[in-house]
Order: sequence, then C-alpha cells, then structure tokens
Amino acid sequence: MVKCSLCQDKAIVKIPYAGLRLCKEHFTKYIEDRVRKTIKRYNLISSGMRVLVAVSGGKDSSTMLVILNKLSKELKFTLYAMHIDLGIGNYSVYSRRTVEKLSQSLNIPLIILEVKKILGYGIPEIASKAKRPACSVCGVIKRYLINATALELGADVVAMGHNLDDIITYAFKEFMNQNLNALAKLGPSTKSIKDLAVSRIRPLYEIYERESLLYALINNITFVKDECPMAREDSLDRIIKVKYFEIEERYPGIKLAFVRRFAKNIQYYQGTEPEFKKCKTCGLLSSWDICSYCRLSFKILGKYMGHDTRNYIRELLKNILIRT
Ligand code: Q46
Ligand code: ZN
Ligand code: ZN
Repeated sequence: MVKCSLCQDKAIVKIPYAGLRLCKEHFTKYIEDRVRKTIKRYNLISSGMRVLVAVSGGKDSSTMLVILNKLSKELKFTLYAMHIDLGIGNYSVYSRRTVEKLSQSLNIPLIILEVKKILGYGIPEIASKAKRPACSVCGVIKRYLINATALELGADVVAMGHNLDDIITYAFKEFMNQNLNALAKLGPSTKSIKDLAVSRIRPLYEIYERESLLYALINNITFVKDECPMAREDSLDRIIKVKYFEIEERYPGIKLAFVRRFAKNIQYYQGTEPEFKKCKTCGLLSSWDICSYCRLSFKILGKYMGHDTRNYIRELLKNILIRT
C-alpha cells in the first residue's frame, strides 16, 4: 500500500507537481486550502461580500459551490447560486435537477433562469433561427443573463467555475488569434463597472481539471457527467486541452506556473480593451451601440429583449430575496 505523504492512510492520488501522494482526507483539505489561497492571493472575495455563483451542474461549478460554501463561514461572505436552464432537452432537465438538489442540500438560495421563458425558445432553436453555432449564441445569452442577474441582485462578484485547464485553453486560443482584448479578461478576476458589469472571479484558477473532478467524486458531490449534446467533438478547445495534458505529463507543474505568470502579467494585456459603451436599448455593458444580446434577440424575435429580460429578472429576484 502506498501511504499518504501526510499520514498513515492509503494514498488515493499522486500530485506530481507538488511531490505529494495524498489520502482522501488530505486531498480534500489540500484542494480547499489551494482555493482559499487563490482567493487571498488574488483578492477575489472580502468579508461582507455578496457572492453569486454561476452553477451549470458540471463538476467544476458544483465543486466550487461546495468549497465556497465551506469557506463562506470562515471568510464571512454570503452566497447565492444561479442556474440557467438552456432548454437543451434532457441534458438541461437533468442539469437543473442536479443544481436544485445540490443547492438545497447546502441551503443556498438558488435563482433559476429559463431561456425558453425569457426568449421563447431553447438554445438549439435560437441557434438555428440565428443561423449561428449553438455555443456562440449560448455564450452571448449566458454572459448577459449572469451579468444582469448579478447587477439586479446587487452582487459584489460572480464566481465562475473555470479551472486551470480551461484558462490555459482559452488563453492559448486567444493568443493564436492575437486577440489581446480577450486575453485581458482571462485573469483570476475581471473589473466591475458601476451599474454596467459585475466583476467575475475564478476561485478554481489554480485547480487542475482532474483535481476538481476527483474532489467531486470523493466527496460524493452529485454533478452532471454527460457533456452538453451541442458540444463539438472536434473543437479546437478539446485539441488544445489534450495537447497541454501531454505537456504537463512530461513537465509536471508547467501549467500551474503558466497561469501564475499570466495572472501576474495580465496588466500588459489590459490596456488593449476597446472603450466600453452602454447598450442603447437595455443600458448594460456593450462594445457596440447595441449589445450582443439585444442584437441576437432582435434577429430571432424582431425585438430587443434586454430591457424586458432585466425586468423579468428583477421580478424573479423579489420572491427570492423576500424568502432569504
Ligand atoms: S452549454 Fe452552451 Fe456549452 Fe452546450 S451549447 Fe455550447 S456553450 S456546449 S459550456
Ligand atoms: Zn493523509
Ligand atoms: Zn442590450
């Protein structure tokens, strides 16, 4: 039996970059400590903050919700969870149920937004009406709904479940496209802009994907194991992830060192962002006169839906805030 580096119990995982083998209990503690350190190192959350956690039901956001719930008592912040029901058949039904169960078991208030209720259609129909890839319209809708909910809720930050492997993948892709403006947004947090955008934070910034998965499995966290049926098998993201996995196997810790250096240098990319604007129809952050969400909704419904969406969220939150 291979023993844990910190106690006499059986090791269940080897962490090559740290030179450790850990048992179940010490691995759990190790991950929680690393998330706590990430929060402190990058100043992501301070005491008294209202934190909105975007939970898809996958392993990363579910793991993040569980860890943040544990840390919320110690670091004294308040948690709210939100889930977007994308209307993607059984995948969305199961994801929603999973998030409901998890937030109920943790006693965290949950806000559910249904894309079908807001825009009349689910993601597959919206994509075909807009003649755009599903992930592209899904990204626009999710970003808008998360930001609008955070603003209406008065959240100080929104916690996103991106792990270290996600960050490297996005960063590499954007670097290849020399899209410096997008690179500027891949740090451990983005800035808040009063009344327009709420800061997004990434507590799993230094957590490997396999660590987040293992944490969920050994702590019996229910999460959605199936991938979204709209995800493309041959996506560039997937190819980059596999390649980086091979590099990490050969040079343990190289990915962690990269995200740390990247976070340190993020300021050099940040001057490249275009000046932000206010959407003329809904009043939220936009790079153009009309934001991507309003333009997309106009294309499929003949109406800019940002304003109505914000009212819908405001009404929905009234009930939730009364209960909490
Ligand atoms: S949910 Fe949406 Fe992902 Fe499905 S449609 Fe694509 S972007 S793959 S994270
Ligand atoms: Zn141990
Ligand atoms: Zn708008």
